[in-house]
Amino acid sequence: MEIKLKKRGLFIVIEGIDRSGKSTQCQKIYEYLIKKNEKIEQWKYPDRNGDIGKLIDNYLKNQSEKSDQAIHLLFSADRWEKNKLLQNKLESGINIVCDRYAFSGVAYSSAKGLDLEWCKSTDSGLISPDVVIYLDLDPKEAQNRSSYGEERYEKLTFQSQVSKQFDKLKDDLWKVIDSNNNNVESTFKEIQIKIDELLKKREEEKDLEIKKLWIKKD
Ligand code: FDM
Ligand code: MG
Repeated sequence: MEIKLKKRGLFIVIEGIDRSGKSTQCQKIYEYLIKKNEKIEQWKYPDRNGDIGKLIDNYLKNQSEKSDQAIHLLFSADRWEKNKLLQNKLESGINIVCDRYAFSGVAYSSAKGLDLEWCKSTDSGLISPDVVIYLDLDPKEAQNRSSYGEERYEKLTFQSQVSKQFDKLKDDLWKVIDSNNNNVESTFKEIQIKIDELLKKREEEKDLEIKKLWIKKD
């Protein structure tokens, strides 16, 4: 008797500085997978509606102060809170497209001067995405986009620093897409190629392993 393994969901993360077009592309990916009859949910970090997310939201809106380390740990805790749920969703065949993840966590906190390795350590062991789609945008371009500058981190000098920190995190998981042309369709075309590739890979290796992020291999 042939045992038919259920395909797990793909975990797709979108990263980039503020105003790089992440939420637009998350929506496009969502619609694309729906059309392909896939189960899919859109997630976002921070989850501003949760208990921890509310504290983060206040901080981002400059309504409260926190030390750099404390806010870093809150962002990280927000992800750990949902790690098991994320695993259950993926195992039950639901794809997740997620607007920001631990890479933002490290890039924004280390841009303030916190040690990069320390920043990574608090997210080490979380579920690893299957791909990090990085929307590469010149911070000066971002500044010209709508409603920039309302929140704590939306300042040109800081965003430039964040962008440099993101550069340090790029590895084989990353697909970097130049988004300076501000063309939603051509950006999505490049994303689509990557997603089709992942869907094919999953088709070929039905028991595609769920991996962990930033775990040291010895
Ligand atoms: N941010 C986001 C962090 O500093 N650390 C994190 O772990 C995450 C997920 O919070 F400025 C920052 C990035 C951004 C702000 O994100 C809120 P949105 O995507 O602009 O809501
Ligand atoms: Mg923002």
